[in-house]
Amino acid sequence: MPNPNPAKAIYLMVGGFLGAGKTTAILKLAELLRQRGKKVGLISNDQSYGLVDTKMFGAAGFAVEEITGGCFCCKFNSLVEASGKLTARTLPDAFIAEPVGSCTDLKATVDYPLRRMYGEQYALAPFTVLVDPARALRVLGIEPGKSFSSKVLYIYDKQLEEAEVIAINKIDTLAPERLAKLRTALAAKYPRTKIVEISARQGAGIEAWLDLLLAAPVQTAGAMEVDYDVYADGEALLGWLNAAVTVAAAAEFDGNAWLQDLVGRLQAELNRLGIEVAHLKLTFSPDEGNDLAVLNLTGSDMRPELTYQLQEPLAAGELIVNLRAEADPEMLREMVGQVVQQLNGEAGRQLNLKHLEAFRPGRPTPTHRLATV
Ligand SMILES: Nc1nc2c(ncn2[C@@H]2O[C@H](COP(=O)(O)OP(=O)(O)OP(=O)(O)O)[C@@H](O)[C@H]2O)c(=O)[nH]1
Ligand SMILES: [Mg+2]
Repeated sequence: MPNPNPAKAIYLMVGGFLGAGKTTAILKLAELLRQRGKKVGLISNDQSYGLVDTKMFGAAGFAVEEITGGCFCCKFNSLVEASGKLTARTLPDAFIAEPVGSCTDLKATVDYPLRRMYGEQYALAPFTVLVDPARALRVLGIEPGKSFSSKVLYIYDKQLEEAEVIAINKIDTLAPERLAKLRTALAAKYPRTKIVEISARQGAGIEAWLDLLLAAPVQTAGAMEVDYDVYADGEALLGWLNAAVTVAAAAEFDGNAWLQDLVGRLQAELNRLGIEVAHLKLTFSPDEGNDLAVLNLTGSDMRPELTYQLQEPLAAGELIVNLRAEADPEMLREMVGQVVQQLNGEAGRQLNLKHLEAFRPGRPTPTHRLATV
């Protein structure tokens, strides 16, 4: 692997808007690195705890650290600490960090500070921003469909502006003409940025993308302009909800079907209330063993996808709900609370809401902000 300084661990950050496929793509990168004989440490990040992403990273057998309660830029020291913990645990050859999907300005607030202060330990790869093509085609005005309000779209645009590599993900879902249209529009809008095309789900393009990240020189001067008032307003328009629910039944039942029924009810409510979903993700896992179901919805009018299925029926388990949508968090709280209540008692299943929180992310206040290394 062409790591310019083999003494240093490679540090990769893979950003992109909520639901773009960061977790899926990071797992593919990590698997590829593992195949190449490298040890990998993963870092997940969210505004709150009880994270589906951490569960997914751990389930794939990677060492993982989770940073909660704020994004990397505002929790820079926690990021450094997490990297240190992973080093102590497994001495990774490569770190891959997933920033929060509503976060931007990561070059100036995370990448440059890491290079300046920890450049001896880590070799930072170019910063990739992933794009969900269906979402991007709408945001760029190429296709009609529901989208977000302008301050949320400001964040979306800033994320792409600072990318050194834009990875158009989910190409398995796209006819060649739509992909060409999107690629042309992105190249016109961000002419200096490298664009790659991948399917994180199927693995297409992952190897070429990784090789590009390991070989490409990085831009290390200049921070983009960011209006932190608009950025903060945009983030605050997004409601976040995390819930954990225990489920116990007298007899075993089909957890996959149950989860699909649950997401159907949530989606119907979201559409009735006119709420645009950025990403709704659910996991359902039995109390015993490693079995896991994961269900995703990346837009209110999209189709929910059961991306991992439980292999066996179960009688007791835990449901985790992570919902990010453009909505008043209290509305989300009420909606999820009601659906859980509806399901409680059905077919002898007892649901117990262990944890429920809903909030708007606070104003981003980066620990550091540098214009250059
Ligand atoms: N068809 C297809 N689906 C994909 C691909 N990559 C990711 N997805 C799906 O997109 C959804 C969101 O993927 P995640 O990896 O959780 O996205 P994320 O960017 O980490 O989401 P957040 O952490 O919530 O911001 C899931 O249903 C994935 O299975 C892909 O290449 N093709
Ligand atoms: Mg994720």
